[in-house]
Amino acid sequence: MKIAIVGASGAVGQEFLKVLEERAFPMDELLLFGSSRSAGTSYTFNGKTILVKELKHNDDFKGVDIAFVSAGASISKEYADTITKFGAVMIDNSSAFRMDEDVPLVVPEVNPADAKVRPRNIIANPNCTTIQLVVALKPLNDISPIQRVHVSTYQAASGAGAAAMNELMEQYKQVINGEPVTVSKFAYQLAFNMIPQVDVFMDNGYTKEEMKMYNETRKIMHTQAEVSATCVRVPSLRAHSESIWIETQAPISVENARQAFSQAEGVVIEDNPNEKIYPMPLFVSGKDPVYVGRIRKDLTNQKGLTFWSVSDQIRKGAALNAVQIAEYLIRENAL
Ligand code: 11C
Repeated sequence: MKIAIVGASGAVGQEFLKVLEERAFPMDELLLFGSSRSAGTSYTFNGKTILVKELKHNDDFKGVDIAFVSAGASISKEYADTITKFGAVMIDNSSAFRMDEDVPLVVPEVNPADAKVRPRNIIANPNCTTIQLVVALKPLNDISPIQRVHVSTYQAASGAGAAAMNELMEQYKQVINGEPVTVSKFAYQLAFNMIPQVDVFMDNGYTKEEMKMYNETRKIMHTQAEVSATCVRVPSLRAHSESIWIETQAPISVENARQAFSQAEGVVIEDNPNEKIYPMPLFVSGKDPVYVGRIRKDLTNQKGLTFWSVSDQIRKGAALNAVQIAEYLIRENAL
């Protein structure tokens, strides 16, 4: 098995190295690719040093079985043919192909079999906020179909990459030291602030991030449920949080929701208000599951249920989900 990571030096690329090593992903060879800037950088994987090669339109992907790609949508679009032309399965972390009809959009806990039907040999990894949302929605939807979702996100700096995380830390130092604050990765200073904008605004007044949550959730869950999102960037470093409200066809009790969450793949309940137990991004960073807590009935609608969810955006929201797709394909002999 020959594996490639494209975008190896980025926050998600680095997480791929960790996740593949931790999970002892079966492989004989790992190739790392990056921009001309990161070409020549070396990383250690399973005790071996691997040099990053520059991504080019050549035959470097000959013999590659799976390519994990996380270098932004324009690179994914430009290099998809180069990556897949010798038969590699491209698991793409960008938004480039997610809504294309001939590209499956997959979260293994929800719609794994979709990964088997991939006419272009591309499988898209959803947006991080969508992944953690659908992992939590799936067990409830199995009890009674979800008709409506309202979600507000509290997205960490990590969603905008490693440089944005550094910028947030620098901003905190700068504010405390009374220095001018550097703002480059976000529209405004994020330290000591919240920004109700993630990605660009669309004509309907929603941001692209909010519309990703609407469209991707429906595609992954094979549902026509209505999804209304408000996405907010908050000054936490890593792990996104979501306040989720759902309306189901039939009412779901808190007890039934807990039962479903406790049996659901990839979900961990942290919910004991009396002991101040609920998931928080500081403690979820670096962990695999989607955590849920604050599970309660909506006070205004008996078919409504509301809860809180936190998940590490770089792990389950990106690298881990992609690796789990690959593991599924290997398990199912569907490469
Ligand atoms: C963020 N969710 O937190 C974004 C990052 O479509 O893969 C991921 C963007 C995407 O800023």
